[in-house]
Amino acid sequence: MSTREHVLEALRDAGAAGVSGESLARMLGVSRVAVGKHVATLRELGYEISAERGSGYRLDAIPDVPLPAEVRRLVRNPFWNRFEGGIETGSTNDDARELAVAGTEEGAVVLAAVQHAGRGRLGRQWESPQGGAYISVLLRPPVAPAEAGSLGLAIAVGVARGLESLGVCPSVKWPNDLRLAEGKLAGVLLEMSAESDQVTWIVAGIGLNVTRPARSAEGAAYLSDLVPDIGSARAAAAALDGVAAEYAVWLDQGFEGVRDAFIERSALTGQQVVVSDMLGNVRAQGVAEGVDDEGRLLVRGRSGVEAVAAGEVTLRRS
Ligand code: BT5
Repeated sequence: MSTREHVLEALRDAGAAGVSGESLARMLGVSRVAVGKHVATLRELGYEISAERGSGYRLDAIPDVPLPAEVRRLVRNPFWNRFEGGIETGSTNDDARELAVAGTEEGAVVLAAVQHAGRGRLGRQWESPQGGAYISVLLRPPVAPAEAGSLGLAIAVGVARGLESLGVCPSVKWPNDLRLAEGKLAGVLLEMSAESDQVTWIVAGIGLNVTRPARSAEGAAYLSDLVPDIGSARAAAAALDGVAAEYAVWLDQGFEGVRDAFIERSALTGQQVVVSDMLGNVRAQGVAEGVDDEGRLLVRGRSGVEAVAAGEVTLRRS
């Protein structure tokens, strides 16, 4: 924990009684000026901290943003061992990549309440205004790059399972979207580095829409439409717990262990779909039937069932 987080913890512990700057300084072994600076930064982050002569500082309100200090307290799975980030950044995937390149062990999490350059797959934009949780996690699975293809599906299932613990049941849309009713609730972006036949690191980015912003993204769904007071830190923590659990299954059993959970939640099964590649060329069309043991989408077309490893799915309206 950073000194700033220690200041926050001490303020939480003090509750309504508050705690003086002098006691904080003594407790943390820093100067009173340093304590004042940390309090100022916490206020900038949205923490309401009153200062009164005599009683000192008092924590009056915590902001509803997925700040590392808030999410860390709510996460239960010990797999997540480091929480970084802050109110805003360019892209949490870039920040997590920096951690990866610096040799950070797996289980690190980067969080942001706003992203200025949030991205989706294939260079698309991920709209990231305040009201969402933008999360990237660092993983180092001991697998070959080709085996990592199904990890995005496992992460999507993990996010879905995590949110189920909050009473929201999203569906998954192959390959790695989460949907609520007809809208996109979350997307997963996997970025990877590998050496010969071994993955070095994977950064999995999760963009999760929590509270509907003034200008909502086209076709987007928001958790708060179903659970008004869900809170973005709580949503992020639930998603992280779900992802850690599903990642453990995937490591242990491969995608086979995740497959049924994916199919149960799949929004596509039985639907008429068109799967296109990144250039827009149609790869397969027909009825989506589920996924195989490698996470490939099975599409029954005129000439039988085809397994598609990558692509964009659109529903064909009959
Ligand atoms: C994804 O891409 O769905 C993956 C999104 C991953 C975002 C996370 S946030 C944390 C981490 N840091 C990053 O910079 N990225 C990751 P894709 O399947 O390509 O979907 C992108 C498309 O979704 C866009 O072209 C829009 O049509 C739509 N979209 C953009 N922002 C959205 C939002 N907030 N909610 C719903 N749909 C959105």
